[in-house]
Amino acid sequence: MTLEPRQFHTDRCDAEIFDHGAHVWSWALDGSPILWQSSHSYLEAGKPLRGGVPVCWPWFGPGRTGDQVPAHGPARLAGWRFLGTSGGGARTTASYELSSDALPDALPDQQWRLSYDVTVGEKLELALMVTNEGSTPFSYELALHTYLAVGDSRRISIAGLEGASYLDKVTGRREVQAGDVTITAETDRVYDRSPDVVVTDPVLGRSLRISSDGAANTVVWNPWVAKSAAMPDFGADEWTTMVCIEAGNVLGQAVSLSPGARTSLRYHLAVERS
Ligand code: TA6
Repeated sequence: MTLEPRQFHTDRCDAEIFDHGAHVWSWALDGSPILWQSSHSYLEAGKPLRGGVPVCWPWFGPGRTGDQVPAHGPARLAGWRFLGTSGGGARTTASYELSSDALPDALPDQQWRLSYDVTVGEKLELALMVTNEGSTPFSYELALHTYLAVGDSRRISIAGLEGASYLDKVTGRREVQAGDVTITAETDRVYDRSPDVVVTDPVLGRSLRISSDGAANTVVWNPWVAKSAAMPDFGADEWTTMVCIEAGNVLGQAVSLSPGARTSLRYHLAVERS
């Protein structure tokens, strides 16, 4: 069964969100797509969507143990409950929730609730709150794995991470960022810095500003040639049209949540003309 997204419109933007994974699929401002989607993406229940903003929870990638499946956790494959919208005119907020009642195996023997507000307008503003509704503490990783549309990934520059230490997942080594980030090969880096970056895109003639509250990490990912060719849901030549700039708390920055506590992660994406 092919999934169908909900459509949202304001005076300047159009957006689509799947209840599947509470997955923000598209966001276009003044008719220009800002988020990227693969034309090869699965669009069916039980499978991950390739593009937009996957919600990675309660683990990132294969998790801290390195063997957890599905990749990036079960929340992005779950049917979230759509709670409705608020606002209107210049900005609209769509609200979703997912709880341990619906996904008991995500964190066995724990009670939790994810509350997710997606606000679309002249900015894209995501707010994900995690609440521990149980009587025992638990820890989790979380990332908003945003795929951005760019004119040519080989010609963009990403400012705002200079001097930050990072794990290079391609080489397995820890490095320190010198100057702007550019994409010259497969790039898969977890920075120990909250996102406050500007992606300058000379081909599309725009800059994208990404900021966050509550994230200890920025993840930058472009699969380049070989990794793209190896993914069935990723077109072999699509890597030149995207870059992921993700906000999260992953690896050593995983979050521990006491009973009754809650934490939130906010992700803001704004378009600036260059
Ligand atoms: O965020 C970067 C990353 O962890 C890469 O290592 C790569 O696996 C990417 O996510 C895509 O993950 P996915 O499970 O959506 O194919």
